This record gives sequence, C-alpha cells and structure tokens, in this order.
Amino acid sequence: MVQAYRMHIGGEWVGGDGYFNDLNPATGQVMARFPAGSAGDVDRAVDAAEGALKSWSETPPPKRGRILQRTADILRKEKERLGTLVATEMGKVMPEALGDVQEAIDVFEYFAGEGRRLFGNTTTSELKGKFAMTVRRPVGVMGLITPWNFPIAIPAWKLSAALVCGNTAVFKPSSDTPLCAYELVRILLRAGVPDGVVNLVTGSAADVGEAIVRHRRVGGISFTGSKATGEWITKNAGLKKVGLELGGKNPVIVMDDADLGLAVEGIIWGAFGTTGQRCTAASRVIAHRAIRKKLVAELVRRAERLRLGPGVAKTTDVGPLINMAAVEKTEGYVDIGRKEGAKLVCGGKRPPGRGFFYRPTIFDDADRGMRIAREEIFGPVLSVLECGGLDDAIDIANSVEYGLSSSIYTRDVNSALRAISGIEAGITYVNASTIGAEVHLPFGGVKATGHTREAGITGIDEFSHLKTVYIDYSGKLQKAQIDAGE
Ligand code: UN1
Repeated sequence: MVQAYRMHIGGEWVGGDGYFNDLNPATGQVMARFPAGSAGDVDRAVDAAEGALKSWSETPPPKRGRILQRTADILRKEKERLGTLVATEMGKVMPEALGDVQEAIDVFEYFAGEGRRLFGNTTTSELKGKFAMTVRRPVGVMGLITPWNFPIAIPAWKLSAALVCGNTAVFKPSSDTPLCAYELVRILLRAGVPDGVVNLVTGSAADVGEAIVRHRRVGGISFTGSKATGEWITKNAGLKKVGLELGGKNPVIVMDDADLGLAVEGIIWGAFGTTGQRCTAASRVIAHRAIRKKLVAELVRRAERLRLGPGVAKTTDVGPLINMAAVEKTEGYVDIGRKEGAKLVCGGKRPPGRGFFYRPTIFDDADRGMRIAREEIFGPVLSVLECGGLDDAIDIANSVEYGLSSSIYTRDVNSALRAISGIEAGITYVNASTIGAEVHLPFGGVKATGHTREAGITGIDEFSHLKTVYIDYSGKLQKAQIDAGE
C-alpha cells in the first residue's frame, strides 16, 4: 500500500478531495500520494498565515532565529535519512543529495544568525534635532513556490529568509518532490514554528500555484522555476512583491592557456552533475579554437564512462531525469540539435530499461544561433561552440537571453578580470565550474533569469521591506527642503 500524505494548514494535517502520485524517477513506481489541493485550500492557508502574522512578526527576531537554528540542528541529525529521501524522490546521486540537505543546514544557520542583525541604517538629517533611520519590516503572507531539483535546499533558502524576517508562508512545493517538502515542514514544526506560520499546500500549478499568485491577501511571491512560469507570474501577481529565479544557459569559456585537465573535470561536473538539472548547469562550452578538438575528445572520453543508475546506488555517477516529460524534452532537443547541424559526439539516446534515464550527451560544432545553444534544456546535454579569442567568447556568452552563472578557465589574470567585467551574469566563476554556489553569497541572475538575489545578506531584501523612520526631537515644526534649503 502506498501511503497517502496530508497538507498542513493552520496547524492541522488535512487531506484533499483528490490525490496525485509521487513517482520514484529511477523506477517510475509510485512512492507516495499527496492531496491535489484546491483554491479553497489556498484560501484557508492564507487565512491561517494571516492569522499567525501579528504574533510571529512581533516575536523578537533572535527568538525566530533560535527556531531556525533548531531546524538546522534537526536537519543535521537527520541528514542521512533526508539525503536518502532526496536521492530516491528526486533522483540525484547520494553525495549530491547529502549536499542538498547540507545546503539547507547552511542556510538555516546563516539566517538564524540574521535574527541578531536584520540591520537597517542610521543616517544624518538635513535638519537640527532630527534623527533618521531605516528598519526592516516583513512583507506579510509570502507565497513560496519551489522546484524539484533542490527539493530541500531551495525551500530552505526561501523559508529561512522569510521566517527570520517575520513573514508567514503558504508553501507550494513541486508535485515531483512533495515528500521532501512534507519532511521539511515537519522538521520546522518540531523546531518550534507556531501553527499557521508555515502552511503546506500540495497540488498543481493550475489549481494551487495560480490561486497563490492571484490571492489578494498574499503580499509577496518567491518563485524558482521556468521562464514561462516566471513571465506568467509577473503578469498575474498584481502589485505583489515578486522574487524570480528563472534558469540559465550557463557558459564555460575555456581559453587556450587553461589547465585543460581542470576544465574537463569542471565541465563534466557542471554539465552532468544533477543530470544537468540545475539552473546553474554548464550547458555551453565556449572553447578557444586552439584547444577545442583536444578538449572535446577528452570530454567525450569522460562522459562515456559515466555510469547511469538510481541516485541511491553507490556505483551511480548520473541519476535519472525527474519524469517522463523531462526525458521527452531532452529527446526533443537532441533531435533539434541534429537537425540544426550540430555534431552529436556522445550520448544522444536513452538506455534500455525502466526509469527516466538519458545518456550524457555532447554536441560539438554548435553555433550561437542554434536552439540547443540558446534554450534551457534542463537535462544532460552540453553544446560546444568555438571562439577565436576572449572578446569573441564573451560575445557568444552574452548572446543568450539568460544570465545566471558563468565560468572561465584561464591562467591569465587579465583574461579572468575581463571576463568578470564582460559577462552578463549574476555569478562568474574563475577556474571552477558554473555550479556550487555557497549560501552566504547572493544568488541570482540578470536578463531573463530574473533579478532577485536569494541567500546571502541580500536574501532578506526579497522577504522584507525597509521602513524609513524620521524622529524630530526639536519640538517645533521643521520643513525639509524649505527650512534646510540654500
Ligand atoms: C538551482 O539550480 O536552482 O549553485 C540552484 C548551485 C547550487 C544551487 C543551484 N548551490 O549549483
């Protein structure tokens, strides 16, 4: 019997009118059933979150921080169990699944400390006897809509920052990984998050996601996912505060003076780690003409050796894709790449057997005009493009609509600095791959990736607003600009 789980609304565990299946992507088998929530469930969750807002936002931030610290402590104790769940439900390999949980531990610890900061500024006034400062206030009820590729870490980025700032939340996880979300919410409750502060509503984007985005009493939305959904949210969220993180087409530039061994390792890790299912995945290599052939030969040699299998198996290098639709999307792009005239040099097929697997795939001779070199595939497909020099490489890097992560391999400090200033992206790595952002630095992009910066000190900007405060202790009416003007 497959267990049916519940949503968490206003401190109660509640079922749904219907249920959907949660699949193990390595086998295609049903591992759990979750309520297909409705607009009515969202309404009840918003009521609960609104009801809990006053008391939670008035709870001293260091006390909120202590609850986040306890959350981190429980996550740490349960890291192995949760890692196994991530590897099973989402499919990434065990070391990465443990990394997913570790990223959650890190961010809860980081924002626990923020409970004793949440700094505003004090500044001068143009008038005598007047004091000026800013303080942080919560946004209110936040709608958190999260993807499946970091099923613990990304919800943790959002929940930790939202909660320390004093917001309450309606949390809709991806329907591909509701069990990870359920476990995370249970841990938050055990750590002492009061009833109504975090409400878990599972279900489809059409029913639950849309109701959250349109809800009049939701103050802000924080979304990580596709560009199409991000655009839809922008059009339909009204005047809410909206945070978006929408994917990438992240380039790795490899110059002729690079340490090629290091570049190969980084590209393989960046392109095929998490089966290419990261917003930060390395999906384009822009290789200097002098080293391209050698680099591609080595990439192919390494990619062909990668062993596919379930995330939980020790021998697996590359886990499954998340679902059948992802396999079909990847297949579709491989067909497009072939038709566009890129040269398939590795992979390009599904292995036999069950589960949602696809072989690591490399296209050589790709061109910046091709769809495989411009569109986010979110699968194990890497396109190699040739450049004649650094300016050309930066030009190619910037020729896509996205701008999340980027990387350059070079031994020349001038080239590195020119890339840092020239590449249009939220993140640039030097002599390291495009993945592996740390939680205490801002994470986000430019252009079609969205402009939000999550995690790090800027993470709280998404979940708070600054109130400006003037205190006039002069005892008389003072007029800014007028009494102070010269
Ligand atoms: C994502 O793919 O949406 O930098 C997040 C990284 C991870 C986070 C990725 N720390 O690859």
